[in-house]
Amino acid sequence: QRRPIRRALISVFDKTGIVDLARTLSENGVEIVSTGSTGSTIRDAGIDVTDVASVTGFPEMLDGRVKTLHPRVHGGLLADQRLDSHRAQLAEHGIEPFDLVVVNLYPFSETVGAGGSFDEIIEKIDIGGPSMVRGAAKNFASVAVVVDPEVYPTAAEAAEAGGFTLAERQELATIAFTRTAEYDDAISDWMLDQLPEVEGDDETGDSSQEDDALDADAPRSILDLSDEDAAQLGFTATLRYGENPHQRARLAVTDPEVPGIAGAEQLGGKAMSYNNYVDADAAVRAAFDHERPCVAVVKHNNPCGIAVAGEGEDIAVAHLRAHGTDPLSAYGGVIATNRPVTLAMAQQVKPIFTEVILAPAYEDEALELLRTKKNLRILRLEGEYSREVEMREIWGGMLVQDSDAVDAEGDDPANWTLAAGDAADEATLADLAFAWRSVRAVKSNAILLAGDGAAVGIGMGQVNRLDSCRLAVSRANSLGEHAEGEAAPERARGAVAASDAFFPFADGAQILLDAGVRAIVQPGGSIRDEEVIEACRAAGATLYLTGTRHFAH
Ligand code: 93A
Repeated sequence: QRRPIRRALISVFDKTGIVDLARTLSENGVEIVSTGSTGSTIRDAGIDVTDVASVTGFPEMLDGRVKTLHPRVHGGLLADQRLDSHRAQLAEHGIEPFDLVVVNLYPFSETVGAGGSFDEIIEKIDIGGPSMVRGAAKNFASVAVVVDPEVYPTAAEAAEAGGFTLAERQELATIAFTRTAEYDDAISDWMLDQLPEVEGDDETGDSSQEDDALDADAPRSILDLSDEDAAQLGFTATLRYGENPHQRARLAVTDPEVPGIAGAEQLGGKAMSYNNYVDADAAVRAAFDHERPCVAVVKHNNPCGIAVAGEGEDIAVAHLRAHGTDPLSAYGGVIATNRPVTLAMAQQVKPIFTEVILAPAYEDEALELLRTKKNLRILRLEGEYSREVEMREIWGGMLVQDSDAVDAEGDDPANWTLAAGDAADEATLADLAFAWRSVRAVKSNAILLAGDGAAVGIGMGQVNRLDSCRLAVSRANSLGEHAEGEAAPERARGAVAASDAFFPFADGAQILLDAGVRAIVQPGGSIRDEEVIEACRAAGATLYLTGTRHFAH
């Protein structure tokens, strides 16, 4: 539904293209009202135009500062022509409505850029123009507003087609408000720069930022703010200290709708520390990635144990296995599970020194038992692991990325490509799927060995994949539970392995194969994939390629 254009107000500093537009409007029966030099330009081209002064009954005055600031103009722009009452009031005061406004503003930024004098720049602050633009934009139900010569051809077409649609007018209004916002922004920036120097300032320090730097009392960061002021910015807690005791630290909840770790409910124990939050975050990511009942034990941001139980099995089973991955490192760890903590699991956890335990729920007796450990921080966090973005601070900046999730095509074993060996049987495929889901919680370069739904050896955070493979194997073969004086079980033999990214060479895979790993899953995509495939074939091992990578740094 197009709204006909009967009357247009044209007031442009930049006259480019205006005559062509005015001609089309005029030819389509539109009455044109214009300010001084815009009017002359149009009239000189032989097109009929009404001077705004004859509409307002006032001459343009104060050197042009007041040209269009008048109820006969703004009444015509702001009247909602759908309303009988507005139309009646216009009639009462002899005001005619406008259907189209074409304005471009005094060149403020251009004058600043050209090194204009202070007074010249002040005069280039357009007042009447933005007022018309904003009035028309607010009233887009009745008026179309054009602020950009690039839109003139579209406006001419609209005049020929019988006017603009409501949707078009709304879009034009959005552009208009953006334009006036940017315009005011430029003015406020420039005005700020013009503020007089504060007394006592260094004479060379002429920017306001330098003034701040000279003020020793001025807050430098969120850490310098009072608790109340920080709270205003979403920082809900002042932590005892940061990563180390000499670092101050605060916690902000960024999205109250998604509590996450920052907003998890604490059911017991001491206050959460900075490192507790970091590790709890990593532990939840590890445990909540699994659909099966899962327990992850995290130390220093890495899982040192992770395992799943069968659906319907007590979660204590998963905890026992996760602890068994690396009982040595589990000391002082953070435990997260994606199932309610049962009494059996609480009994297992109790004797192990643990910093934090996190679960979606706790059986009453389990909670009661865990609460007897006064230092154990008990967190409850329901819901799915859902995270939109991840942010990381770097010096002088911030990186933002989509959150990594295990929901890519390559995360579904049904989409894996068998590249070497026999297709895995059901149990082996389940272990490979478990290892693949788990390895992405391990810091890169990550290699995770698994058997019977539990990690048995994790190689984390190495600067080359070869060392991660060596580490995974040596930890698998040295950390398994064993009686004193006896050798540790060789848990790498018969295990499956997952690698978070491709093997750049066959050597890493060879380490795993030599240790007895019988099936490997990895993204593939290296130019030496063939060498890795050949190594697996030669060892009689199975190799799957996922096509998806899960770096975590
Ligand atoms: O000086 S103003 O702020 N006061 C006004 O009432 C006014 N009305 C239109 N500037 C005003 N304008 C601006 O004049 C328009 O935004 C446009 O940039 C310019 C067009 O004037 P002219 O048609 O005389 O060139």
